[in-house]
Amino acid sequence: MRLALRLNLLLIAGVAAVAMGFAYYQVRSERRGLERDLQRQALDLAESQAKAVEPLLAAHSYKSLQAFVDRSAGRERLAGMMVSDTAGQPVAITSDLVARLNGKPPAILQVDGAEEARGEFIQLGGVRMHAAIAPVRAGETTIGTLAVFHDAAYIDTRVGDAWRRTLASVAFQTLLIAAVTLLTVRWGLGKPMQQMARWMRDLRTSSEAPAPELPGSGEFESFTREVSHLATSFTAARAAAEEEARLRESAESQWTKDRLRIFVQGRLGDSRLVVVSNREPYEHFHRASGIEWSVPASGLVTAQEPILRACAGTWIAQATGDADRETSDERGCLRVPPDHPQYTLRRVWLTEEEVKGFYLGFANEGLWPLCHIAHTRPTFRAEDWKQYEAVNRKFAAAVLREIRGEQDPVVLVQDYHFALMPKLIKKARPDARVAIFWHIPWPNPEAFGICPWQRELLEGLLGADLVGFHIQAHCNNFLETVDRVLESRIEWDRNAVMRHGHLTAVRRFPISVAMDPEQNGSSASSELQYLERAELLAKHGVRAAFMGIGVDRVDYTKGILERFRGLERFFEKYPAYRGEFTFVQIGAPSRSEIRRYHDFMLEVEQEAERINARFQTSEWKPIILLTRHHTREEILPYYRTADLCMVTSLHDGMNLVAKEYVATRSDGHGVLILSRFTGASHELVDALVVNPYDTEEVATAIHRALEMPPEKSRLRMSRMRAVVKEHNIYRWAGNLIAELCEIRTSATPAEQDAADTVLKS
Ligand code: GDG
Repeated sequence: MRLALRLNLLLIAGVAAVAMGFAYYQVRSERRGLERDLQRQALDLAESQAKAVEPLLAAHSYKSLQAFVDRSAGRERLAGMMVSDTAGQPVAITSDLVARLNGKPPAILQVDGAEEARGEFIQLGGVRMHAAIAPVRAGETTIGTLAVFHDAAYIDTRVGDAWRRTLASVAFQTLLIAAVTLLTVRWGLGKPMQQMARWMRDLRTSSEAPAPELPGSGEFESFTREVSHLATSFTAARAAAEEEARLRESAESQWTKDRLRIFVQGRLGDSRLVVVSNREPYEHFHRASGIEWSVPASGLVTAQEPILRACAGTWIAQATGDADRETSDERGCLRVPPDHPQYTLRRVWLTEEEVKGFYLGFANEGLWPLCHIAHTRPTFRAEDWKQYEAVNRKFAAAVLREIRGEQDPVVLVQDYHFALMPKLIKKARPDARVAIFWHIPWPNPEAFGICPWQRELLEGLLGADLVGFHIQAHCNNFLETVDRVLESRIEWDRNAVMRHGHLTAVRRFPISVAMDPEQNGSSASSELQYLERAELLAKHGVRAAFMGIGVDRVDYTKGILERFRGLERFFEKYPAYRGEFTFVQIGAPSRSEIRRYHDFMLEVEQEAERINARFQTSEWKPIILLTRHHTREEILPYYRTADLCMVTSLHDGMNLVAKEYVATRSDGHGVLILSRFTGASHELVDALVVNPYDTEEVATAIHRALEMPPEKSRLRMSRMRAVVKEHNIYRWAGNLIAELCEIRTSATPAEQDAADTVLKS
């Protein structure tokens, strides 16, 4: 039976039952009220008439009595009167009553010596009557009775009318309720249900299925929310399946977020993915308006975030925001991204001393300059090394806690902050598959050799099953360094190190960006772009037809000063571009507690000021330097509209800014100027590759970029986009995890023997 019909029948039955009960009660009350009124009137009448007949009865004037009772006939509802003597014999009676009494007076008329008037309802000659009896008294003596009879049939008539009225009103109410229910069900429930059903059908049958306007509040709120979530997931799943099918059909090998997720699920099975890095992906800060979160400026974060989003898992990192504690649970955990949770971030707190020695000291004053050939001398302090060891142990303990009870967990350790961690984890959990990715360059053995703890660092790294670098040259440098420093067997043919029965594979995994649809720029027309660019510049009080962009942490390895000198030379050589071209440098402050970084920021600011002072006019300047942290959303319009992007690192593992710029240019415009000392220059060969130390070459590259015919720049951009699209971050993660899962977690006996032989010889 249909819902509306069932609901109606139930409601009608319910309403009818309640209305009938109520009506019964009302009718009964009415009957009682009428009977009470009649009884009262009859008794009053009987008593008064008894007093009136007393002298007549006492005088035995029966004729007068008969005349008296006859006069009563015709009064409203009065059926008659009867006067009886003390023996109960009628001495006067209304003629109509004689036939009704039919010789059998009812029991109430029996003389019982009662002194009070009394009354009751009786059946007389088939008619319902009320009889009221009053004693007729002469002084103290009862000399007879007087009975008054009223016709009570009108009470039944009135009660019948009341029943009819009530039944009519019940019928009307029932009809009304049924109609209201039908309308409510149809419009309030049926319509949204039908809309949802239609929407579900459209989702199932066509690719275009816009959401209908559904009730967003009240009883429907949670239902609407769940259905909307379901529809979104369904659309995303279908899009992914279609993309997969498309890729399979066209035999393309492109990696997507969904492909990575499915791949990782397949490879890891029930094993957990744990990523550990120093930098956390989301920091919470106290601001005037309350607690806010931000994404730090970090290539590592840019690269790892899409992987964690795709595969869930846990990211362990240092807590660096001043509101981090308030936003995590007692274990330091929270779900992130904060606006759309997809994976777990587990924060580890360090003391000031630990940060100073481990992070600022050994990692950033020691290892960072050691690995980058940028002519800043590394500083090694024994105290810093102690903290570096201690913090590595602290994070390793956090990882071990996280993977406790997990079978064959997979741990991806990130970067130069945690060189000792692979060994610490593998010692406690030989079944864990551990990889470490070194995001910065690895120098040649001579350069690395100046580190007093090079041996410990290498031993720590070789605890891993897999060590990854961006480019082959870094892998080679690493293998050569191991060869020089440690007793081990280097397997050059398969890029691996065998030591104490443990095999460490050394592989090249060029890191990248996501290039998801949401990272794509618009394909707005060139006029619109021109306007957007002009607006961006106008915000900084500048008018110019062309714009260049640079986005960096303010770090001495990024070649920012060299870039500015290249710009200065460009304006010297090509004065026509003065007033026409402006370069915007976004410089996120970084590691400012370190003196070298603090001084470097000042140098960058002074250099920009100096060059600006040389060329600027009232409406224009060559360099806009923005030295504050920007959100990704703030950076995007610059990437999207800049005529050129400059990456002039003196030495860089990869450099993701170059790839971000390319990924954003879905319009096909823009030219990338790229330092040959970046890992990215090995892949993005269609950039204008420069030596940042060569000021003349940089200036020429800027000129070439601005003068490049559109068809040429488009061709270059489309080739670079094809590279980034294919070699995206999902491929990077997929390759790394595939490689890690293929590695045996312990050496075969043959390998062990071979290694021992080498070591003995
Ligand atoms: C290391 C290696 C390797 C910059 N300013 C802001 C901001 N950024 C973002 C950029 C980009 C990232 O920071 C910097 O990327 P890099 O690749 O230049 O990275 P490093 O931090 O030096 O990272 C590097 C990388 O690891 C990955 O392996 O490529 O060679 O040195 O994504 O957009 N981001 C935000 N605000 C800023 O103000 N949100």
